[in-house]
Amino acid sequence: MDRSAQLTARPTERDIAYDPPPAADALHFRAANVLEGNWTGASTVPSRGLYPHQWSWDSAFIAIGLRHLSPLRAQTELETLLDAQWGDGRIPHIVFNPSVPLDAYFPSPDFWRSSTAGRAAGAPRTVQTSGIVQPPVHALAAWLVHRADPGLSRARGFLTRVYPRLAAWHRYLLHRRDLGGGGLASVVHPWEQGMDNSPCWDAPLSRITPAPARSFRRADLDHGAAEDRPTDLDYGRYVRLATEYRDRGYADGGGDFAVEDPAFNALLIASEHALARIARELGAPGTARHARAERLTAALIERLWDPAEGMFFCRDTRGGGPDGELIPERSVSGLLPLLLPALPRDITAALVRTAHGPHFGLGDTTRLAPSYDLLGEAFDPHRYWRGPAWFNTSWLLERGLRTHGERARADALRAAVLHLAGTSDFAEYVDPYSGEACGATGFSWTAALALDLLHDEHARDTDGVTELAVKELKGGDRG
Ligand code: 9WN
Repeated sequence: MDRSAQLTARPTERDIAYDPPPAADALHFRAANVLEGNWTGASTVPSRGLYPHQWSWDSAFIAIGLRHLSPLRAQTELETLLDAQWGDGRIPHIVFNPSVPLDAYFPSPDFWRSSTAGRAAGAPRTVQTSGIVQPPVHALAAWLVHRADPGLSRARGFLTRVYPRLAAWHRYLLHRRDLGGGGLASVVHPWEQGMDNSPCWDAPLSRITPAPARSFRRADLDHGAAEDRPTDLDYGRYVRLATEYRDRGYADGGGDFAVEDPAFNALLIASEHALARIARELGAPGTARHARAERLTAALIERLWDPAEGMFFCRDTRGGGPDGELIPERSVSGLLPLLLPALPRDITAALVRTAHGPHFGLGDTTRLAPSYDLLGEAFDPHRYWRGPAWFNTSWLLERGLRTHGERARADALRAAVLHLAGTSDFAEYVDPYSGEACGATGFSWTAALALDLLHDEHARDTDGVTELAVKELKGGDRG
């Protein structure tokens, strides 16, 4: 088959191996139980043992699933997070629960010292948070939560309250975090991108002098096997970066680590489209936001797309020449812009081909999308973000495949997510080949996103924000 035929060929139902469908009622019940067990009264912890506080992008994914159980709880989840927003617009990556002992998670509130070190950046006084951020899934989540029960949402003024906060969040990312000067947002710490230990960070992190191992105590090793977690050397670098950011009063622009990441920016673009929908729902025009999302999409392609490799790459803005350099590591992050409706057809076709080719093996050697290149030197099927498969990235890919009409492939991925969520007891992540459970079990976003795929099957084709944005971009629904 020639290359162009390969790019456009779509598998038929018969070509795709399906995982057996789980019993929907049983899976719903078990997923709901996980979320119930991890609910603290105002938000949900990712995992009772390993992650006993509220995490930013976890809460957005959790709200997307919770909306099928209780739209009110889903709204509360997002509003609790937004209550901890800083004056400069940033949404912190952790909101600490004061009743959890300090040594239960590291770095703890006494490391971040948000209310003092973050004062100039407008950190809240009454709640302790971290000072870094995580991917902006929140506006997308808020729109989907609203759609689950528009009557309740309107009666409670949910969108009216969250819209200005979400707009300030995006303003922060677009203005304070355009550290590469090309219009995209940069992350200043691997934890900000959410795929903490990805080989993408190895080159930029190698310039950072690790903090001495004896200067901190890792709490994660109380819960996870050391060979699956980041090394002490990498942890030392995480700690050094966070310490220096804190000691600069969390001011942006002065650090040695600033990376433009494809998934982080694709989620920002998807969330800009969602904010446009929210604006329209509130009676304001959404046109400017859609236009901004289109400009961001153009910048994403210009700065991070590699046509020869058929995927997006991270840009290390502090490495190489004056404009930085692309980091030649294939991460699942580089496939996630598939989520975007307005990507040119040749790019979406190449992304689908790469996801299903030898580097990621979807529909062939792997069950869910591995976090990193199966053929990469650093690949390890069990080590944190260096190969295992997480459920949120497969959920995003499923959405992207569906957005671009790859229905059979999306159906296969959906079936695999549902099957493995159940058999792994809602694991934090799985071996991409065998589906064996790794990390924590009873992990909240695994349960939430399984619930979403269970309940949103038909709505995904007609009601998703990205699909609506396609119509709007084509002029059918001008905001
Ligand atoms: C640091 C909570 C978070 C996720 C991240 C995941 C992991 C924390 C850690 O857990 O990160 O934020 O201690 O390793 O990498 O994506 O949000 O579930």
